[in-house]
Amino acid sequence: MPATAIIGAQWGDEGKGKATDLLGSSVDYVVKFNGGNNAGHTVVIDTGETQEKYALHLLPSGILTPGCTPVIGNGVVVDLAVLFEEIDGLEARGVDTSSLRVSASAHVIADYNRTVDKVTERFLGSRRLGTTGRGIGPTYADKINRIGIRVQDLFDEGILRQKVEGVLDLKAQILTKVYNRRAPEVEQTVEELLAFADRLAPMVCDTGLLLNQALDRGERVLLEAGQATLLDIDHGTYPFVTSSSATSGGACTGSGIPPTRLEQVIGIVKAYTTRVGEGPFPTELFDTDPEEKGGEFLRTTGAEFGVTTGRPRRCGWYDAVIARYAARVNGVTDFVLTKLDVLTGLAEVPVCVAYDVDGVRHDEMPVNQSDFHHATPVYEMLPGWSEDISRARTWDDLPANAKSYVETVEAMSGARISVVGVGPSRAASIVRH
Ligand code: 2SA
Ligand code: GDP
Ligand code: MG
Repeated sequence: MPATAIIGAQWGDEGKGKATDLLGSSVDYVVKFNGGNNAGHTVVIDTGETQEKYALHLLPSGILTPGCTPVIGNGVVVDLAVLFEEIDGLEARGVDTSSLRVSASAHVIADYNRTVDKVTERFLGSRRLGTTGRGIGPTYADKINRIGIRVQDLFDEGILRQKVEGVLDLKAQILTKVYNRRAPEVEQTVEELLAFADRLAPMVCDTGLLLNQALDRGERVLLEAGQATLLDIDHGTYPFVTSSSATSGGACTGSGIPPTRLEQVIGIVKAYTTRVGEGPFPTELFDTDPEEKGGEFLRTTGAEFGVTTGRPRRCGWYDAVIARYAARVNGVTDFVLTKLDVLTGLAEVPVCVAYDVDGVRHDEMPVNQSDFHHATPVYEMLPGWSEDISRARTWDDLPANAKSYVETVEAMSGARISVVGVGPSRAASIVRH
């Protein structure tokens, strides 16, 4: 049985958590393969009488599906305090987390990584990236610099102390000389990390082996991305990106599942676009009044606020250039178009079909960042609809203009749209293929 990847096709928060949860009941493993607790996935479970809302950061969304084994892969950076806080929070709400597996090769976010993240942003001032401040970038930098601390190091105190001494030798220079901060103590860091070892031990294994053996047995594995294509360290809007591989290639390196076993790549794309943090965003809208039916309307109607930091998300119209790019980079086989319901009530809906860069039309993403910074959208206006679509459950429940919006963006976006989201809950989904 092959594996499936779910990836974000824009700048994140497309609704990957909901899509993963939707597929969760038909898969045996859900794997987080990149990022850490910078991610924020909201999953709404309709119990019939109530709507239970869960905000997940570090745990894969499959943790909410009984019978599905959640896995934190080798490509993830793990803040152990957050991991156990999140586990305790879910257990208190009756969610069984006992099947969670954590890769022995995942890297650990140490306290000094969080400090470096926050002080770097302060230091950069107007050139800051708008990170989540969770220590993600510095932890991946340590990994690439080959001075990172991995989960497996927690089970050999001698090795752990050696590694912490090595990394702090270097960090002390940076923290004290560059940032004028007190250098962290070796013993304090070692103790902080060791404090989690006993509780972590039963969850730790070779997750690459576990997942490949599961695939050999014919079981289904779903790889769930954090962040998104345009935040990917290689394919995103560098330097305004996160520090991990959020695309389908990253699903393989971050899990140990080879590309030949990946059969389906599901791109999650919102019916409009959002971004948090700094960086270029051609279709961004700057109005402040929801009555103008622009950015503020999308923000308030779509509840566009960060799940992790609470930051208001920047909002703009659908960008088909970006969707086509994401389809190409990831090999998207199917798109899930989310939040179509948010567009209800607009007389016309603009869709960006190309960019104008200094008088030249671009149908593809410009490879030079400075061109992308200058890109202004070329819009096509599509007719809107006023009917409430939040209770639509089949394609034919949608009004004609909503159907034609989906079909038109599908034709521009490089892959078929197999599912349409019309509300936050699992049930509010229209399956087309
Ligand atoms: P970092 O902290 O180093 O990963 O930040 C680098 C950039 O990546 C962006 N980023 C995100 N963008 C959208 N959603 C994310 N997760 C949270 C959510 C965000 C939140 O689901 O709402 O709560 O603010 C996420 N994580 C990282 C970040 O904004 C920087 O542009
Ligand atoms: P993720 O990071 O990609 O998992 O997305 P987030 O959870 O950060 O943000 C997506 C938000 O949209 C969440 O609050 C979801 O509950 C919500 N959502 C997902 N799909 C839909 C949809 O089709 N319609 C509406 N109105 N909300 C949705
Ligand atoms: Mg999110």
